[in-house]
Amino acid sequence: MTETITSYCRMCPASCGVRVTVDNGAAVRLAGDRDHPVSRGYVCPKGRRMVGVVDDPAVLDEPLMRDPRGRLVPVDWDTALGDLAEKLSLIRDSCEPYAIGLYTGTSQDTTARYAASRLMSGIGSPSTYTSTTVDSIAKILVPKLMAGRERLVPAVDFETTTLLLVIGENMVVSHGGFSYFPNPVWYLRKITGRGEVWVIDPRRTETARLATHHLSTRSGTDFAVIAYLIRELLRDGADHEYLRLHARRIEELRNAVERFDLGSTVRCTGLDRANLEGLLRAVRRHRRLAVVTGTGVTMAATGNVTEWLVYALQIVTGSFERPGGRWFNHGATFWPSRATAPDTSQFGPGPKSHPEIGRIAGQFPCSVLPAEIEQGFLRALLVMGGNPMVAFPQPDRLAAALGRLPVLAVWDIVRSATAERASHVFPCPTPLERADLAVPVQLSSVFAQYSPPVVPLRGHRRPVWWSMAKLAERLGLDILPGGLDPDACCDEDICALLAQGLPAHWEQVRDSPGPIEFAAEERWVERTVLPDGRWDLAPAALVDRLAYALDRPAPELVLGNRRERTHTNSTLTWSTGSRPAPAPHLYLSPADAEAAGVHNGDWVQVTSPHGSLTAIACLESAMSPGTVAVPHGFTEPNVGHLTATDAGLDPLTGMPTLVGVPVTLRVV
Ligand SMILES: Nc1nc2c(c(=O)[nH]1)N[C@H]1C(S)=C(S)[C@@H](COP(=O)(O)OP(=O)(O)OC[C@H]3O[C@@H](n4cnc5c(=O)[nH]c(N)nc54)[C@H](O)[C@@H]3O)O[C@H]1N2
Ligand SMILES: Nc1nc2c(c(=O)[nH]1)N[C@H]1C(S)=C(S)[C@@H](COP(=O)(O)OP(=O)(O)OC[C@H]3O[C@@H](n4cnc5c(=O)[nH]c(N)nc54)[C@H](O)[C@@H]3O)O[C@H]1N2
Ligand code: SF4
Ligand SMILES: [Mo]
Repeated sequence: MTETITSYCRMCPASCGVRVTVDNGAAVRLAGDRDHPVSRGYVCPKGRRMVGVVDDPAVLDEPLMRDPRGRLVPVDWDTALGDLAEKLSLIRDSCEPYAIGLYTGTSQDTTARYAASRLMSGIGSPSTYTSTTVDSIAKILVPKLMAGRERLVPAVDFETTTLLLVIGENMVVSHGGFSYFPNPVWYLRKITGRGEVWVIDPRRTETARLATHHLSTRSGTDFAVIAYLIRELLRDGADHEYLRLHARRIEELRNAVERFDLGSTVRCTGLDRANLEGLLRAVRRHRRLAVVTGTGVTMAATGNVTEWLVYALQIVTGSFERPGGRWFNHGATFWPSRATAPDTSQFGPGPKSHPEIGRIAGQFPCSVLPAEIEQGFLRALLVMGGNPMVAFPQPDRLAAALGRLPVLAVWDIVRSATAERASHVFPCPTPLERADLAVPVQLSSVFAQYSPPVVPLRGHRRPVWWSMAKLAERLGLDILPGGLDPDACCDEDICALLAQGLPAHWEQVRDSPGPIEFAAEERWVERTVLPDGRWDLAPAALVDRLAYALDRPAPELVLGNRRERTHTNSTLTWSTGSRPAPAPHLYLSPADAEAAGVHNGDWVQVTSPHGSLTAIACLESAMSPGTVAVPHGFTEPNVGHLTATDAGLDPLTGMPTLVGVPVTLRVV
């Protein structure tokens, strides 16, 4: 029997709508859903691979456990869960719950995330980690300090924006990070059709090629561009009425940016005067603007400062929650918050190895995880849908630390680099084999979408919520509410739990042929989030960091970052059938290549103060001199060797510096 099922893509959070043709339990075709209000029929190359992943030989079918000879061998579920429960019980009883940690990465399994956080709440451990702290934690910190709330996700109003400024993000390839852009070319063209798009990036990215203007700053100096704009706009061009009603500490902001006149900004950023003045004129002309920042900003040592000034710029121009600016998607308030965030104390006590670094967004920063293990505070780590071995800095240090853990249990769809080091590995459903409920708050619309399982589960794969609930049972915990029996319920029952906070009945969401849209709440932040309806324009902690940002040395050559169309971080980096595994290159500008005597195709050793790697050089005229890039997500070469968890951590968030690290090149 052939049928077509409406679903959405779960290869990244952009959640594009898809229609999958299923023939006798096999997905045979996938196309973009033209009726989807946000993605409008778009799917990218990774989304198309959702079909092939189901029966991909690289994908796990059986639980694995380490045998006495140190090999990972197939076992049945009972054996694997029973052994894991026994070891976790021992640790819980001999240490404290703190010793059991959880790391969740980018996998889009919504019911798994729910179950994992319920499990941690049940165990009573604060040791939770997510990839947000090696990605864009500045975007949690800054609204917390300026608006008193951690999760504000600004969205772009594509209907009214006439000036879009994109800093360190390549949404045409990545579809965005903290804010997502399905169908990016269509949306960007909507804006260039009526206005301007300016991109600031050391590479002339695919996004920059569609923009009206492209500027390349010296790495990590984006904050100075924004400070200059604010300084000049406060003299002429600010929305003083908005500031009077909705901001405080304007004078402190004015003082903080005062030193960023044209001359000093040119010196700091390496931009020329005409470009800076041109950008200022554009902001004055359009009066309001939307600014999107990506990982090129948040992974730099100056990430928090830039993100703060970007917020301030949009406040100074009265751009938030007004036509032509950015608005905030209030969909996050629909999440069953206690279920998804085991501990919501925002700046609660820090991790034991680094008590000086607070707890943020209900988690500890990934950068302290090796130290937590080395110092004996963490004895077991559960990893769900993440791959720290290729996502974190200093893989050698991490590998040694993970090797000391009595328990490293990994829930994944493949034998990832982290799974290879595990004590227990649990095979999970690939996206089309499971139901999911998305409330993608990062998008330019407030909506929820349910997808039923599109094809039946293969092999011995089991839903993550099921295996976690069965593990919990063995630990004497009940993580499914209302006494639900994991053996008697299905994916849909768990999605119904996730839907509890939605302003719609579960049946409505479940039975809807596509996403259900909700009205955006007008001026939601202004009316209900801001203390006294006012933004704090100059939080002291961030003002203090501005001096640090300015005093940083300007290395000749630095590491940037880069994403490629074929894979999301390490997902889909494996080889499959006739498709070879993608291999990362060292991308560099012809000028930097010449200076280092490097030719296209040369093997080059890249060395930073933290380590080195060897990669094949790829000269690219789109790269600006001064920045090189090696994509992350690979075991070999692993760009993590060039970055560190034992140096240069951000004092406010513990975020490691992943871009802007000084490097040198040598042909080998
Ligand atoms: N130097 C440098 N380092 C970086 C970055 C950078 O730009 N430069 N980027 C950082 C960023 S932004 C991030 S988010 C992190 C990535 O951090 P992680 O999320 O830890 O890394 P991923 O490689 O995305 O890991 C995803 C894992 O989930 C598995 N997986 C995929 N689909 C599913 C599924 O449906 N179910 C389950 N259970 N598992 C699944 C994959 O096989 C993979 O092992 O890396 C960070 N590290
Ligand atoms: N195909 C694909 N899509 C993905 C992913 C993937 O791995 N592959 N990963 C997903 C994840 S987890 C995330 S977080 C998002 C991230 O999405 P993006 O933030 O868009 O990530 P990138 O495409 O790496 O773009 C970062 C840009 O920052 C630039 N940059 C580096 N240093 C600086 C700097 O100092 N200043 C400025 N202004 N720019 C700088 C780089 O040149 C690069 O173009 O993408 C998601 N989507
Ligand atoms: S951008 Fe690509 S991977 Fe992401 S949801 Fe859309 S189709 Fe899937
Ligand atoms: Mo990310």
